[in-house]
Amino acid sequence: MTESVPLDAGPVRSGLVIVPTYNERENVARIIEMTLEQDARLSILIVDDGSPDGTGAIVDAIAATNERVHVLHRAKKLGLGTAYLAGFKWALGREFECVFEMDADFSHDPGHLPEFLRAIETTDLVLGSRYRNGKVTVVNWPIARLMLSYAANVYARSVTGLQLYDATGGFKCFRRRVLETIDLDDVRSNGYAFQIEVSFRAWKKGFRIEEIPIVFTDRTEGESKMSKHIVREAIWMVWRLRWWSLTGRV
Ligand SMILES: Nc1nc2c(ncn2[C@@H]2O[C@H](COP(=O)(O)OP(=O)(O)OP(=O)(O)O)[C@@H](O)[C@H]2O)c(=O)[nH]1
Ligand SMILES: [Mg+2]
Repeated sequence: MTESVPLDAGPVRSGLVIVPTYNERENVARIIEMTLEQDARLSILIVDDGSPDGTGAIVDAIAATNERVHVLHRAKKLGLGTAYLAGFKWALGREFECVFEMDADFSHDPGHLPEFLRAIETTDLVLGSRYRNGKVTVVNWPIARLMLSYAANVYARSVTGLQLYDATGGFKCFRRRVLETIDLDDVRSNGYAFQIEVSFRAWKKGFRIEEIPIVFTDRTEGESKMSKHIVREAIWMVWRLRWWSLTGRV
């Protein structure tokens, strides 16, 4: 059985959009600007892993003149999952009522942020879904990548039991309480599996999850950080989640 937790409801007063970056020089200034113009309640935290292309310095310059812009510098490329975990802890040390995950490369359109802010009023975790209601809202992906992503979701659903259209997506909004409740120090995965693991843990704690449709567009600037290792991690991780669930660890 899942344990029940008290629920928050109603509009949030403040939100933090966490954006991990590694070599996103062409995107970072514009993603910050477009994020902040969506809603006055939003601030942004860039978690940069010492990008060799100077992304971190660009953000420092913006942060120096805008108090809604924050930056966490890490020494080297340590992976998406640990970047988000560092960002979550940073957010929990402050007063944000909700926390977003969003990519820097415009695959996640900041124009969807107001829809997330509305949806979070009546739920605990909002997921941006590319595959809701039998529709595929992905623009410009090669067919092979789309099939891999879609199959990964069918696979993750059947192994973990987590009934989501899109469990591997990384455009999300958490009520603060979700991040306070799940055991962040116990999260293991770092790539696509990170997205599944965090949603799985939230579901197991009894939180409400809602998927809203988003249009996902392939990056036009900068380079991909997707690797075979990240795919392999996801294949194994879903079985581990199932095991943890059976043994009562999550
Ligand atoms: N801080 C940090 N950010 C990362 C790391 N790996 C990826 N990112 C960022 O995480 C986001 C998602 O990574 P992407 O490279 O776009 O991954 P993807 O969307 O699967 O691949 P693309 O199809 O190329 O877009 C981007 O904002 C990256 O800059 C990392 O190791 N550390
Ligand atoms: Mg991307």
